[in-house]
Amino acid sequence: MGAEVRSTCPYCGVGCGVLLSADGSGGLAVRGDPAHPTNRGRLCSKGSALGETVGLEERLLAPQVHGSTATWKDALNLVATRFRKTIETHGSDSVAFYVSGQMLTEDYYVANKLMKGFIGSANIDTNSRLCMASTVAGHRRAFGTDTVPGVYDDLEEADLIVLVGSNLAWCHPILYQRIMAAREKRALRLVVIDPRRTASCEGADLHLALEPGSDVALFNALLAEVARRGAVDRDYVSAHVEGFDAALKAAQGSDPAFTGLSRETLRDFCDLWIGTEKVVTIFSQGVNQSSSGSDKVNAILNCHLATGRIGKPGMGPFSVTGQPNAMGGREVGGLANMLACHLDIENVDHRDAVRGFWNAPAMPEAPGLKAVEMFRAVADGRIKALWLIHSNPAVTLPDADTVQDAIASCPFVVVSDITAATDTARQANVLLPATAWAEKSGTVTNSDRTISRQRAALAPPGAARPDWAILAEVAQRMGFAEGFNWDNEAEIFAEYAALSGLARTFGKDFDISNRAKLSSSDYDSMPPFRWPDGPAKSGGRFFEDGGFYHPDGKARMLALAPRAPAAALTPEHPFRLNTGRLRDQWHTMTRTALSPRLSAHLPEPFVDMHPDDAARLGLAPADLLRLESPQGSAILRLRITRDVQPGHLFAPMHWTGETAPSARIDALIASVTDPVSGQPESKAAAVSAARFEAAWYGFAIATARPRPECAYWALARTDRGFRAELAGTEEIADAEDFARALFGLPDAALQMSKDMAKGRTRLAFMDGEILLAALYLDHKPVRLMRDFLAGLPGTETPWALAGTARGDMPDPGPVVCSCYAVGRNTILRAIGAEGLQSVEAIGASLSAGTNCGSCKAELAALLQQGVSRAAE
Ligand SMILES: Nc1nc2c(c(=O)[nH]1)N[C@H]1C(S)=C(S)[C@@H](COP(=O)(O)OP(=O)(O)OC[C@H]3O[C@@H](n4cnc5c(=O)[nH]c(N)nc54)[C@H](O)[C@@H]3O)O[C@H]1N2
Ligand SMILES: Nc1nc2c(c(=O)[nH]1)N[C@H]1C(S)=C(S)[C@@H](COP(=O)(O)OP(=O)(O)OC[C@H]3O[C@@H](n4cnc5c(=O)[nH]c(N)nc54)[C@H](O)[C@@H]3O)O[C@H]1N2
Ligand code: SF4
Ligand SMILES: [Mo]
Repeated sequence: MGAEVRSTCPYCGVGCGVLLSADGSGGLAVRGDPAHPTNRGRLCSKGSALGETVGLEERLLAPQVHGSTATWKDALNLVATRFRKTIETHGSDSVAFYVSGQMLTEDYYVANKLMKGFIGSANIDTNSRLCMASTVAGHRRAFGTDTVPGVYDDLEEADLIVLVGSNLAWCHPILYQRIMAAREKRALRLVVIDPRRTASCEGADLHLALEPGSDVALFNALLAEVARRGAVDRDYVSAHVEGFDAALKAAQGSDPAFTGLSRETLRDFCDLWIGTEKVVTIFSQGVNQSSSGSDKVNAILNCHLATGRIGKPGMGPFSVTGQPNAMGGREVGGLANMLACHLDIENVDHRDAVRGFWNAPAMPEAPGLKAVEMFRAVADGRIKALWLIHSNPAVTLPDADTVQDAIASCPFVVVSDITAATDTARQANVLLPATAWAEKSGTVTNSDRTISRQRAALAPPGAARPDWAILAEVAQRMGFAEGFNWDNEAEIFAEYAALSGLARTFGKDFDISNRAKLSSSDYDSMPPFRWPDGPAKSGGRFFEDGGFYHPDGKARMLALAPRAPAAALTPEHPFRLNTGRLRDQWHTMTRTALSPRLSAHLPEPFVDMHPDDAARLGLAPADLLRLESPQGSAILRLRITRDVQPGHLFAPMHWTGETAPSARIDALIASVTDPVSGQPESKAAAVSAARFEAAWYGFAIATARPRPECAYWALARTDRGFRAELAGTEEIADAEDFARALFGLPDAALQMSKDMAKGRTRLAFMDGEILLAALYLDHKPVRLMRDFLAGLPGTETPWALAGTARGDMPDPGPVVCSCYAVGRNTILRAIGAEGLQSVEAIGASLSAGTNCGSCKAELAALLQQGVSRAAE
């Protein structure tokens, strides 16, 4: 083992520090960095499993042109020529880049410089449009700058934390754990505002299950109550805020009934919020991904401005960022309407200054196309050459089937990715292999403005190159040699830091220019730091004493009126479909699905429905459900649960053509956006729901990847290979033929059992006593000990047809604790048998929850369940 390399986790915007040790043969051990200020050595389940995702099995290792392996020279020349010719013939706005909040700041800087300064178009937008755009718009409207006022320490110093549209326990687990740890030491209350009951509600004092989209009405009600109870900070408002009266009048005129919450619940919430000075309001995608997302953000900011609870220890609005460099992308001007360092594309002075700094031949004068518009322009032929970097828009944009078709129809599509196995990469003319996180170097900024280094611990595999280097090569071949001839990331960072010094002359807050002369070795050893740089007032917070970035130095409160989600519920589409994330998967699963541990948590896509709705529709647990919207359809496994309200559905966003083709959830989402931010409404589709009438259902396990061809399938990796759920609409004529084709086992020895009466067929393929694969078919959803069976392929199992565990091998159930692979049944059994009363007691008995702690909320829920079972 070599020395440990200090780096940053490549998943969420919490930005935890990691220590990486390469084993010299491609493997990587990962542990939390005790010295990183964000996580102090801790990691969540995804961070802990990073080492399981660095294998090369699925990696793209060489450039491909039209499906064939090519040299870098040919691929880069082709990309440069096609972009140059398209621009010559159709103008600079006929090309576009779609990039990502997962790119490093240096990658982002180069992509923006090329598009905005040298190609001369602003047609570069990022997946942050689907993620942070409403917050950016809200911050800029209120503060005159896109700046998060607070720091992570505020979460420990607060007396009340309100989570709005944020499932922090699963999506920002280390922040949630910091809050839970603080709660053990002192009184700290937690309120969750979410139409759905989530794991984050487990530790909460109050859960407000409001109507989808009604957050503006809720925070308007709070503002009106703040004023009624005399809780306005008059001094702060008169010195630092404009627009108070109009905002209050609008709030007083807005109907709280819109939230669907009872008067008592609203009163309890107002009592807590108004009665607790030290309050942090954390918000995320339940706020941003809405056709009124910007207004939701400003409704929250209004309440903090009116009470002067901003920029002080333990108080403030706190937008948590999603991707590891969502914040860095905002600083570096990744959005189509921004320039680097918080400068504005529409401001002629800013534009001229950046033009001079870059010595740029052409600068756009107006904002470019925002993500949803960009793919519309691809569909209707305005965009003729497209470069997609570090994102999977054929899955994650709303109206995803239309987007996928648009990409396929574009005359020239380049995709930079680490794998060719994505729905987007399949549409590319040119595929460029990028180095992955453990192989690359640069910087990222997390939710609290802390800039950390990512450092390479593994050598680039095959021909893979860093994203910035690929961009710079293309720029040079397009004739822009001078602006793009850096030798390393350090030089790019230094140039960017120098540009921030220029931004400071315009009074901008983002200033890291004291690092403009950084040497390569300074950069290599640069410890994490939070901007503003240097000894900061108020512990690195903004706005305690005003100092906003509108020309008059004051903040703005906005007059806001609530709006319902854009997709209207109708008799044809009566359900409100909400979408979001699961604890152990990352977006389109290109990395997390490589880890068997992470895949064991929730191995199949699903939709949650309330028991009343299920009863009305005559549905049973484990049925397959077909959802339809005007845009598209999906087939998902039904989970019946009171976590969602009647009339609401929830489905995860993660599955794709690679893992479950009928579960591409964005195929159902309309491409409506917030009018100010352009962010799509990803959480409020109108859909119909009915049982998917399958002729047969199947469950498969195998050592090698099965190749299903049927109406419904979902594939997950296991420690011993793969598991798959299957269903079809046409009877299987010959089960043996079907199974041999599924597993690619034309000759393996077969064991088979048929129960004609029950309509069951079971097939197992053997190599001697070793089980290679098994398929369990039924006319009903198959009932089996799935998690137990998943462990059998590749082992001596002459009895796999039984489909159940032997007496001495109990079924562990689905994995809850992924660190120690402890299943649900194991935990419930121990709760019953040992009379366990607390999460700590479960830990002491089974180790569950004692490593990363990401499952503690679920353990608490199982305790509840165990207790109520015992009472039955
Ligand atoms: N495990 C995991 N963690 C991640 C990610 C991941 O893929 N997996 N992705 C990262 C990224 S990029 C992001 S952006 C963040 C997202 O982090 P979060 O925003 O916390 O995650 P989501 O599950 O998308 O949505 C949060 C909640 O919004 C609720 N919601 C829906 N509609 C409304 C509404 O109208 N009002 C309110 N108040 N709530 C509503 C949903 O029910 C959901 O529970 O997570 C980051 N962390
Ligand atoms: N319905 C619904 N839709 C949503 C959301 C939702 O809540 N609901 N959330 C939205 C949000 S907040 C977000 S952030 C987006 C995320 O959506 P995407 O960004 O589209 O999803 P990812 O799976 O993160 O895509 C990242 C891609 O980059 C590749 N990659 C990994 N490492 C590298 C690298 O180093 N270099 C390069 N070039 N490529 C690499 C991965 O293999 C993968 O293909 O989804 C949005 N879509
Ligand atoms: S909370 Fe988890 S996913 Fe997010 S940065 Fe930390 S370890 Fe990575
Ligand atoms: Mo995101």
